[in-house]
Amino acid sequence: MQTVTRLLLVWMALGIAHTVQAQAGKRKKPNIILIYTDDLGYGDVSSYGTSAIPTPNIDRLAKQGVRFTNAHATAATCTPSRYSLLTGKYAWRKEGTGIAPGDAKLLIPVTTTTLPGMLQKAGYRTAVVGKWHLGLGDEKGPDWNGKIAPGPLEIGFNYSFLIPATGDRVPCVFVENHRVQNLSKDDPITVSYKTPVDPAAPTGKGNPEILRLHPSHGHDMTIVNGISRIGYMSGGKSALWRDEDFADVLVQKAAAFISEQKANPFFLYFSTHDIHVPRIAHERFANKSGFGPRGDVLLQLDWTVGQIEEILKRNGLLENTLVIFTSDNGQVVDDGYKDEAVDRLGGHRPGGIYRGGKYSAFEAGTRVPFIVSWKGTIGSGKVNDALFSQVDLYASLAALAGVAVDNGQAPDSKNSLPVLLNQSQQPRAFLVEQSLHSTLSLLVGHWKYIEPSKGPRINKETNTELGNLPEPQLYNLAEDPGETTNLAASHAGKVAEMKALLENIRQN
Ligand code: NG6
Ligand code: CA
Repeated sequence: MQTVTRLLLVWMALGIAHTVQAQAGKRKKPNIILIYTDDLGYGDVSSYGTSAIPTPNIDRLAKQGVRFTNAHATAATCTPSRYSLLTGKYAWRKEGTGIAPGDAKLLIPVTTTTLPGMLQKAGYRTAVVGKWHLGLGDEKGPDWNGKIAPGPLEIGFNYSFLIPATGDRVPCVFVENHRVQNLSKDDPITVSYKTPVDPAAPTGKGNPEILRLHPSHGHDMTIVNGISRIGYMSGGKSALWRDEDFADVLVQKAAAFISEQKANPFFLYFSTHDIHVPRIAHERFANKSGFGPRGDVLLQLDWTVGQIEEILKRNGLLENTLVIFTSDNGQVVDDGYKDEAVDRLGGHRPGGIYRGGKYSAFEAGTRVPFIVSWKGTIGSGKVNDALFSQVDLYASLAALAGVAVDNGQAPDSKNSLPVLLNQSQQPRAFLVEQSLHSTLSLLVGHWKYIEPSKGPRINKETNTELGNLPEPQLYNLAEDPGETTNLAASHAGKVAEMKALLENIRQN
């Protein structure tokens, strides 16, 4: 070959390689918004078929994307579900990851490469806005009057705006990055989960006459905004939140973060307070649902989802943003306040056809609404029945962002990106559910095994069937989705097989 021809070929080859690279570089990584709701049941969303309360904005998200019917949070309570979501590791593998008190230390070790930390490696800017409930601060717990660290910023988030624990736990203040928002130096905050910090201050227990919302169980300590909470606090008057403003404040913070992201792809973990207790909707939603405060905050949640869509539209980002909508655990009706939730339920079935609810080993504990939408990329109005776990979001989003997951990182998370994007209906090979008392259940295909447990059968306070029995339980969810008939006695082989598999998963 003549030198000139050879040079020409090399030049052409280089040119092609360059073009491919340029195209890959140009193909922008999608933004990712995870709308993580609180205590939303499978049947609380009208597109899931049983809700008497309309949720048009959430339904539109489903209409534009995919509605999953067999997707699960990893646990039936908040803290462990969130721990697993952000670490890709089942929470029951780590002690101390049950429902966290409001003054807990940060539960995720700072050495962990979390889901947002992993995305940062791919050039994402990351934020958490909303409920945290994974603890803050070092061994001594959070320093509410100083720098609150370590926290989200030390484990992979570039920005954080938090309800530090839950709406029903003190301190009732927002934390923005490392500081309590609007805190005045001359009115420091004191928090205790053991004893009253200001013995002269009224409490829900001692002064019920000044409450505007009464506890039904627990929640009878410090009073903030006319509502008694879990835990005692004093000080921080200028920083106290108004529950009615939660949704507005969180939407505002989300809007600000999204519209600042121009150069980089972003990940927003948008963690709503709705529909957790105390259910105090903004005045414009109060008394609007006809189902009492629980219905009203559901309307507010639906509005919130509509706002996220609006913000994306406004910023021209709808086509380049993957939106995932789901819940941290299943539904609960009376979760500690006399808010008429039970009396005004009417024909609304918050758990759909499933048994149990928040706290429970039965399906309604972890089977939650799960909607994925990405305009122009995922087909619209689809339903995906594959067994899917939120623990897989880590590895799936890593695949989407083109990040390698190292050995030992996110050990329980499997790359299920084709399922997430509805290119496949391949079910997860197995899935583990964790209940309040850490009773584990195993799902394989349509079989569900609940391990024997000494835990109580019923949470009397919330009137939830917990699914605990001293003997093994086995259900065929294809024929009996409501888990009414325990087949363990007649299917000893299946029970032994699933017990052994669960043991194996637990050990590895
Ligand atoms: C329980 C609370 C409940 C709720 C839950 C956490 C009592 C009696 N009950 O201990 O109201 O706050 O913890 O909910 O205090 S979660 O969704 O954050 O897991
Ligand atoms: Ca929850």
